[in-house]
Order: sequence, then C-alpha cells, then structure tokens
Amino acid sequence: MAKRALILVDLQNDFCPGGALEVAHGDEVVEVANRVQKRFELVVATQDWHPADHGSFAANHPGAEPYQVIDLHGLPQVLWPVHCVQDSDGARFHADLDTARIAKVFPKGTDPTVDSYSGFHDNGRRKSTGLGEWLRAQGVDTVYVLGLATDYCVKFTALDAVTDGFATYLLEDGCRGVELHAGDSEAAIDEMRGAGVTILDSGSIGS
Ligand code: VGL
Ligand code: ZN
Repeated sequence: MAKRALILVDLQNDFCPGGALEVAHGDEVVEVANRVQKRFELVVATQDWHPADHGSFAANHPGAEPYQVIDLHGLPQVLWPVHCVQDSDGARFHADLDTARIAKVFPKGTDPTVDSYSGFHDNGRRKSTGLGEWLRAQGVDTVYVLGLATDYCVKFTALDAVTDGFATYLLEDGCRGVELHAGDSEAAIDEMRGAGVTILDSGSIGS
C-alpha cells in the first residue's frame, strides 16, 4: 500500500491578496487545502522563512528593483519585494488555514546567501530542509502537492519530489501562480507533467 502525504506549500499571508508578494486569488486555495487534508493521514507544510537580510530581497541590493534577475553567489536570482520575514505577520499561515493536522512545518529560505523555492532543497541543492528524509522515515512514498506559488515554490517542490523518488501528484485547483510573465503557471504545469508529476483536481480525490 502506498503511504501518502499532503504537502501544503507556502500558504502564507504575503502570498495572498494584500501581501507583500501577492499572488492573484492566492487565498482561494486555503479552502482546497482545508477540504483535502482529511483525505490524508499525514499532512506537512512548508513555510517561506527569510531573515531580513535575505539575498532574494531587492531592498538588500542597492540600486536594484524587484523582479530584476541578478547573479546571487553563482545562481540566477529573481529579486523579490521583502516578504515572509521570520516572525512577521506576512510569514504567518493564512488565518483560515486549518493547521491542527499539520504534523510538521519545514521552514525554507533561512540562509541569506541562497533562495529555496523547493520545500526539499535550496536552489543550489547544497542543503536539505529535512523534508524528504522526514517523509521517508514515516514510510511515505507518494506525495500530493498544493499551494503557492505554482510557478515557483510549488513547481520546484513537485520537481524535487520526483527527483527524490516520490510518486508525485499536483492538485492543480489548489495552486495559484505569481505570473511574472503571462503563461508562467501553465508552463510550470507542463514542466511538472513532463517530469512525471500527475496533475489532478482536488475533486478527483474525494471529499
Ligand atoms: C515564492 C518567490 C519567492 C513561492 C517564495 O512561495 O512561490 N516565490 N519566495
Ligand atoms: Zn521567498
């Protein structure tokens, strides 16, 4: 029998309307997250959790503007508005998210020198967040992913799950994208599908 876990990606205020890095309709996925949790015996969450001096913040690069791409210690880095600063309101989970069944939260993006879109590894794949090892220790071989944002953290989390050997499903209606460029979310879905992620709607896994 497959042992399944649900991974809730970055369901945080800063990625919801009114937040510092708002994703259009990002708050709409909270209902999906709450509804599908009961289909899983194991639920985990990732949390974008940056120190104020994080290298992904445009504000920390004099003269730079948000959404510009720079080289950050050898990796291309989109510069973002200051978001999800540790212990700030913006970094907290959306107030309507049911957190009672979240077995463990995996913070990411804590190293100021490298960003971490994936819930598994930093963008340079130098360090693990511990998520993959923890899931394996629980006997998990299958993961379902939803959250924010489709074209960044959701995409890289799902791709890493495949790379790490998990059977990987994406609940597409439980995701919304940043869409820096129109079509980014659709391209991300195509990329995930091409890598072996099965794309589903939350309605297809029961309610
Ligand atoms: C994210 C950009 C910067 C995300 C996090 O959660 O998709 N995007 N930090
Ligand atoms: Zn971030």
